[in-house]
Amino acid sequence: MASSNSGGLAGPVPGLKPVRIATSLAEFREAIQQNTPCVYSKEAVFSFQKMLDEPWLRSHAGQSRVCMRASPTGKFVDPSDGVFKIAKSLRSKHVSLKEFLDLKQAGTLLSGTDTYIFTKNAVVEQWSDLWHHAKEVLHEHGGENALIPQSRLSTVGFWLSRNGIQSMTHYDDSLANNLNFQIKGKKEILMFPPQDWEHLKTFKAMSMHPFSFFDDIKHGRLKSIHQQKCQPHVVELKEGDILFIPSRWFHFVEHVDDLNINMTYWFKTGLSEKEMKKPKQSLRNVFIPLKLTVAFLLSYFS
Ligand SMILES: O=C(O)CCC(=O)C(=O)O
Repeated sequence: MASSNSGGLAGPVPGLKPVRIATSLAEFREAIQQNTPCVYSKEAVFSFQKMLDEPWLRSHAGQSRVCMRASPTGKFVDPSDGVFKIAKSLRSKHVSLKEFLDLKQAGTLLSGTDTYIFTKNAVVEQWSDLWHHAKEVLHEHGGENALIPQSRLSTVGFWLSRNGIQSMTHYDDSLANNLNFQIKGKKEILMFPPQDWEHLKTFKAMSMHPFSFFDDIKHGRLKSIHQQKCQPHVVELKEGDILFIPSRWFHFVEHVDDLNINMTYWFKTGLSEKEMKKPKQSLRNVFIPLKLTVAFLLSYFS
């Protein structure tokens, strides 16, 4: 069951608004329609929420090729880290899914396009067994509980990670809505509305603030004017929960369990690009993007 208090926090934190918890699927649907963050935290609705676990992945997709990343600090990627540390966490290695699961190493993660199961209007062959269940979320394939029409679907992907990971604060650059199923494990998520861009040192779709900026917010240490002015929402996402992250909302994600399995459905808002205002760029500190670019190149060549 989702809770608005992040792990280790004893009670409500000043300045942190809990993400609304829907008490029914109808209320959750309404929040999606209204473009407001919301978490549905009741019994599992779709078959994959119960079925998808480590044994299932081993037996149905163990030989699938995936792209693994390992970070010395668990951070992906903290703009305040040194260039070599960032390069290390950006480095990736191709392994089989079984090899990743066997490794059982904290701070490791599968993400990115190798774990997309549906993209560019087509099912990805190596994940077709998983798609068979994942498609239940679509009106055309599921029952009365289905949540998205297929015509609005952009991409479905899954995330697999070990404990101790923190993901950079960003909004989804595709400008899609995000329906996020926590299948196994737990994630703590801070979310910021698009208009907070000016307090988040936004470059492209990312925040250039160090991770400590967000850690401070999470613990009520609002030291800077920017921390005081933004409007963070918080949710602790537990097994079985479904989170709606509206288009252009920034999110800072921390993975806090031995094994985290998460499925994400990105789907179009129904608005044209003209109607959707992209958060603007803050051009403060252009050296940080430069450092990230160098780190990215280094990760390729090292
Ligand atoms: O789980 C994470 O670390 C990041 C998730 C995310 O960025 C997304 O679903 O768009």
